[in-house]
Amino acid sequence: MRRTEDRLRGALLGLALGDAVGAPFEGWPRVGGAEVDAWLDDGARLRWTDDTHMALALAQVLDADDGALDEERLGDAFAAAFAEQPWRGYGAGPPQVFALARRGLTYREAAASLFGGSGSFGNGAAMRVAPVALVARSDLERAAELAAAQARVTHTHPEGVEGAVFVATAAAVLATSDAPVDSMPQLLRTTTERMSADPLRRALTEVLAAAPDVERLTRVARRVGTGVAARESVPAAVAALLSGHDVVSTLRAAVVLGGDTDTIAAMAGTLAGAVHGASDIPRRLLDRLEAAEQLEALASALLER
Ligand code: AR6
Ligand code: MG
Repeated sequence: MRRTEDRLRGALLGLALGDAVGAPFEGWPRVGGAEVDAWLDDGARLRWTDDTHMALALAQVLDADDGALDEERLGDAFAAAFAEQPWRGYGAGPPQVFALARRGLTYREAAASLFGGSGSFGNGAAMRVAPVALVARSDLERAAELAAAQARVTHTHPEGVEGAVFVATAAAVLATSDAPVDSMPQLLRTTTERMSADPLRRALTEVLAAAPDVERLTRVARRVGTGVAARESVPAAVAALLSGHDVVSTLRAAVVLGGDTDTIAAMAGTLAGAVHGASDIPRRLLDRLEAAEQLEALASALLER
């Protein structure tokens, strides 16, 4: 039980750490391993972006709502966080949702109206979803429902929603499984089979088939892409997870892929944290991480539910 708690805590801390480790490289087409290593060894403060900012709002609402989820309250919390710190690097979609909601639409209606009425397929709902794994734990149905509900506040496209459902259920499965680490692809295959949004499901299946060959994983991730679409960046995060042997090497594998580095590393960190646990994250990195104490306190609060 203790071990599971450490791993769920690891999912939340891994999200924030990955976000902050990847942030300086966002948008680079490729990143050299030596550059990531230099940043990991640097003493500078590790500042996170919108990924963690939204995850904190989600965690606070889940805590206040006793683990349930009121979509309007969550939308208001996201909007308030954005109004306070709009410089965190938000995608274009969420601020439009917040503006439409101020004019009287529900968040879900506002989110559904975006991008010509198709809704966002961005990774914004998947990047922030770790707190759901902490409250739902081994109840995968609940994890999937909460992940989808929190997604639809800003992302209603099936790929935007399923990216979040995948990351939340995968984190919950990984954190609660007693299976050895080399059976991760098998565990994640079961999680992938719950998906129906096809480009996403197909890319995840391809990544899982490439494990444990790291070169092949990298090749598949580069072919699928490393952009802000959930169908690219969620599989990329899984490729990084399956390329790493601990939290730090997973984040390194995520960042060297380039592209949406902060968010790929945030999701890879969520999953690697769920496998290796908070205790696997070096103290020297946690000491550099912005608001690490607040994150640890929120993880404790969610785990007490
Ligand atoms: N049709 C066309 N383009 C789309 C669509 C669509 N249906 N959906 C998304 N895009 P957004 P996020 C494109 O704005 O998911 C931050 O840097 C479009 O270009 O909903 O919260 C974070 O750190 C849109 O602006 O935001 C993450 O890296 C973009 O995808 C990322 O942005 C992102 O979707 C999260 O962004
Ligand atoms: Mg970001």
